[in-house]
Amino acid sequence: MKFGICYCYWSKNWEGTDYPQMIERARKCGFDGLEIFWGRTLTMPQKEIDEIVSASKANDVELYVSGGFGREEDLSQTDEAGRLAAVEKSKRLIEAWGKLGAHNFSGINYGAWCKFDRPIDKERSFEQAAKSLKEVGKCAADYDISWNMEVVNRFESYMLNTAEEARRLADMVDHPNINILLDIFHGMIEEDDLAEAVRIAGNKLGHYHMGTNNRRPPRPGFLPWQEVVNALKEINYDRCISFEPLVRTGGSVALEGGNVWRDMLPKDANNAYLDKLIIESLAFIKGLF
Ligand SMILES: [Mn+2]
Repeated sequence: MKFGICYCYWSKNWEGTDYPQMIERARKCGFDGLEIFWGRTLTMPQKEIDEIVSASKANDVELYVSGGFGREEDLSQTDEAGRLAAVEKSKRLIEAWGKLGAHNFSGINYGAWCKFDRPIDKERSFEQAAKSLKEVGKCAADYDISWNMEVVNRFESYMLNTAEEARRLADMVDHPNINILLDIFHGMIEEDDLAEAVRIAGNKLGHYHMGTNNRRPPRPGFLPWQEVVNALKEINYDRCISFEPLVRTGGSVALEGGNVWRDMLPKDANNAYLDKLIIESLAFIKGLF
């Protein structure tokens, strides 16, 4: 099992230009992967790409890419020209991640994040997304990338709110590189049984996000951590558990999607505090295996 940490734990913003340093920091905190937002990956200068690749190798840290697509990238759109353009952009993104050495892309990558254009014709959205993802899957296979569709809560998408819905879309696509991302925070809102959600995703589970009910780093509380870990073991899940705490106010994480409206950290929280907190969190989850 690999353990990853999202860049936005250490930054107020979804994206930055200090990924090589954060790769090193991830390793120092005991993580095997750093998860970065997809936005800039298409336009990164070669020098930055080279530095990220060499930092990944030097620290034995995998790079994961994630995030939500907008209307332009929406693979479920009904406008055929727009849909084909979105498929083409997806292919260019996959090529960019190939250069970065990333093999895992997760998020709202089947529709558009926080856009609710066609909720009354969900079936049509599923059909369009499946058609697009069959094509995207071929390209993902060429670059050995697992394209993981994130199951999110009702306030972020109308398409995939439960593992069952994701499994249905994954089965419609039926491609080994098109998989599922479950996130315990979203699941806590939508699922009846978080362990059962893991079992439903089963062999299609390509990534797993962890955070508490209020998106802090995993820690003991009322989420059924042990049940979830037991289910992950039961399905022989051996990919990545990535921690996705959203605890920073004042930047794009808070203001553009994360909705962090109050201080989630002590006023005097510094880098050492953040590292200590996440190291303890990792030890807590590892202790359940
Ligand atoms: Mn997530």
